[in-house]
Amino acid sequence: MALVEVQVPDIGDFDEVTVIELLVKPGDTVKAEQSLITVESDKASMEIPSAAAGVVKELRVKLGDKVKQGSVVLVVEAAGAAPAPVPAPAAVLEQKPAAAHVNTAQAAITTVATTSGPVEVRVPDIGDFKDVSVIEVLVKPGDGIKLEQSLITVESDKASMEIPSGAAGVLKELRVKVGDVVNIGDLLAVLEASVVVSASVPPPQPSPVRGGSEGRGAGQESAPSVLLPPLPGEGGGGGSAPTPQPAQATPPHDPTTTVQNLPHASPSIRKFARELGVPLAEVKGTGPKGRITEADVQSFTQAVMAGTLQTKAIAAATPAAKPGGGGGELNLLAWPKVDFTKFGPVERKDLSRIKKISGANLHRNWVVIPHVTNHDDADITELEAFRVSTNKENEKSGLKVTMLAFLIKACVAALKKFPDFNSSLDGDQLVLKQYFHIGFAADTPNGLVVPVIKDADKKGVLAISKEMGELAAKAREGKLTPAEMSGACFTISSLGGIGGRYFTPIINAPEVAILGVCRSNMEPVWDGEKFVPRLMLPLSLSWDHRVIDGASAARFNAYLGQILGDFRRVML
Ligand code: CAO
Repeated sequence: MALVEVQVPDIGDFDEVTVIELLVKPGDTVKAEQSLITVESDKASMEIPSAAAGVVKELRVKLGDKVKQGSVVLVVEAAGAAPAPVPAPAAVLEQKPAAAHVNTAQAAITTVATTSGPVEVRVPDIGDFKDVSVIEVLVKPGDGIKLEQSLITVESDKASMEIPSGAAGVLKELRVKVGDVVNIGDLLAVLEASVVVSASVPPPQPSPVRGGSEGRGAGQESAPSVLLPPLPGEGGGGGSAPTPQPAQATPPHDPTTTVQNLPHASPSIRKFARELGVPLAEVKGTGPKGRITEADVQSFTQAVMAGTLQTKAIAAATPAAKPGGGGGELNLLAWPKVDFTKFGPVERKDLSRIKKISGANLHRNWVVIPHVTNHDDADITELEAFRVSTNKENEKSGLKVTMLAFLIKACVAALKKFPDFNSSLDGDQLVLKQYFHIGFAADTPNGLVVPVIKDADKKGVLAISKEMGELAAKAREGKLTPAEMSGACFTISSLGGIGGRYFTPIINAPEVAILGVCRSNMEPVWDGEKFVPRLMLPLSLSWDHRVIDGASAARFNAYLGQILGDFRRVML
């Protein structure tokens, strides 16, 4: 099987574009024409398709890289014969003033205009696009329409474009609706015209990039026509009619929504959102420049399904709870909107990506899970002495054992004794895990992450310490892989290195409990005859009251305390 380098195809006048999304990874099987990466210039974003089918052997680009025509994106072990012709990528313009991207030579608006009276606005020549779906209607009868104002958005499977008006006037009649399929020449609307528009603009010449085989030089591969932002000086006709403008498509929305407020996402994400019925305008984008990613659409859907989020449509259909009424609705006040500059100088800072993602997860977990937290203390006087002496013995190796490694081992023992703590809720069923993967919260410059020590029951304290050090270092450098952060059964959040007494950690769903640990203190403890100085470790165990009850939680903490008090119990 041959190794094939897949390159960035002809992407028009885009000199250098930034890679903003990687859509495949090594080991993936890709089909010809499958999108591999998304790139973005200041004007547009586009997905770069594969010219070959096969298994991805090597990715040659990473997020943030600049690429241009000919840059190698990846290497595939080709499945079959020669690489397929390279389809030109689909582009989506960002929300910029339309005029900035309009190549007036690109298309002809077919209108029949008079100085006054009704004017028919029809679908102009939109290249090779046939049977495109109307996915948005941007205006409504009665609206004053400016020349070149976008009337509708249409979409093929690869790109979307706005269809502008060829005349100015008042919209009398709309002849299309969302879901209609349109073609060149179809009647879109009737205006009461106030401006004359030429009806004789010549049709556009296909461009090498977006056209079919016409117009291509000898030896150039033909490519299916897709929409790209217009190339300066390209095309033939001249004429003054506005050009269909590749644009961002959204699910059907309120026609009063301004085009400038449409969300920022690639065509495939828009399609994905539409299939799920997700209103993109309500999804917060966590990608570069606020771009909406597939994960954002998934999180939105999960939050709606979990009942922690309502779409505006659902909220509008849900009657508000009345005081004293029996409804379970939260019926919260709107978040206070304060102009802080009235009170003093302020600085605005974007939340980090990690904070945005973890914030949404923590919020869901806090709202959905009925949390209870039990606080207790463990006597770790002997264990700390053992830890200090172990570190002295291992000084030369450079490996330092912290209390957290012992806690991981102790928690495994407690999870074995109380299996309900090592479970997840799945509807009316409890999934009891027979493996022991322990997550630990790690503080990083960009926010909180939770690396996972897999199979902690099979590892010794030294091995756990070593692995924890490596994972914590990777976490701080932002290099943890998703696999290193998934699969935890139970999480420990240790603030022991920082301070504090007790806190109420939030359960890391779908886990059912989390242990919070604070700084140990030397305290006077009554031994039955006198007070003796003992090193006490504050423990805070939060648990899901749907799965665990208070007595079990108290027993879990007490057992944990016994183990930490006499670590030999771990072996029992
Ligand atoms: N009591 C007293 N001292 C403690 C302690 C405890 N419970 N736990 C750790 N320490 C000490 C360590 O022994 C070490 O002391 P020396 O430097 O003198 O040896 C020092 O505190 C620093 O330890 P550490 O924090 O580097 O190591 P760790 O294994 O305890 O923790 C890690 C590693 C990655 C969990 C930690 O660095 C971290 O990120 N903690 C923050 C977790 C967090 O943010 N939780 C909140 C989640 S909810 O928002």
